[in-house]
Amino acid sequence: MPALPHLASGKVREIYEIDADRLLFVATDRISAYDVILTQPIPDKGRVLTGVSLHFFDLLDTPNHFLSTDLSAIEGVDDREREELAGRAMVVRRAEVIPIECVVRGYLYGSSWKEYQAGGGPTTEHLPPGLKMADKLPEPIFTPATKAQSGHDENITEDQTRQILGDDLYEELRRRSLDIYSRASDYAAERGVILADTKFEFGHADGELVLIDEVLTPDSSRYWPADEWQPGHPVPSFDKQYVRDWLDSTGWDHEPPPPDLPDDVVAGTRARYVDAYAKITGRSFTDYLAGR
Ligand code: PZK
Repeated sequence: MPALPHLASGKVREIYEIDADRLLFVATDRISAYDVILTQPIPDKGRVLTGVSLHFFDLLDTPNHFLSTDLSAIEGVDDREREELAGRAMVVRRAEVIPIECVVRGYLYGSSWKEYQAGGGPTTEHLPPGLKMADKLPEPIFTPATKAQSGHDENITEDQTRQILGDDLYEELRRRSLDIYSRASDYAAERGVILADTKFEFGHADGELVLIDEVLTPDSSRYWPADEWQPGHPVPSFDKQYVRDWLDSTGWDHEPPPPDLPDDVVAGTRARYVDAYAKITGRSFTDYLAGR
């Protein structure tokens, strides 16, 4: 949207180039469900996710790409755009992206549960037998993935990851990822929230290994209400269950195009994101917006 060179598009995020050292990272209000981008945006969803990322960049105090939310000195962003971008854009350090998704899992769910059930796969190579769906793992595991051409991440083994990264970088990314997961999941647990799993990306900037991308957002993580977790059963997602349930009620087959969301479903979904912000960060979203 701004008159800056566009660098990359994600399903729900955009990156623009400010100069040789800095990028503008923008979280849009687009939402995906069952891997399909829905037609209607969810107002403020991008601000909620940016607010959660900023909260954890601040709390974790680990080397990262965040520089500023101040867009006033960025040329090529006009007043109308500044208003639209407020709360959803971060100025970040440009890094050399490491081509591995650093996934950490504390619970057995999603693609890992599928692998486990099917007799084992890359994410289950260090797991004991006898676990149930949504079980808490004996200890959190580092289960890297690569971005496949299909756009879907592909889980890879420890050996494959070591071959791509080399042993030193593998061990550094594993240590950093597990440490961040451990601190964020303790923080969430104090608020009645389970951080079931999450995905980090890292890059190199000025010789430093920095955390990049969004961090610990509902889009990059599985957050569960602790009181709805029951091993052996599917756990409803905090933010997306409501819209998934509505989509399912229409009989949609998960093939594009998706059905149009009625206004009340858009509003209900927004309310759940705003609640998720408060539950995860312990702060009110209204205060977040007022501070931007
Ligand atoms: C970068 N992506 C993936 C994420 C997209 C694409 N700090 C950085 N430095 C250099 N490159 C990137 C980052 C970050 N973050 C990340 N692509 C490039 C991506 C979100 C939206 F379109």
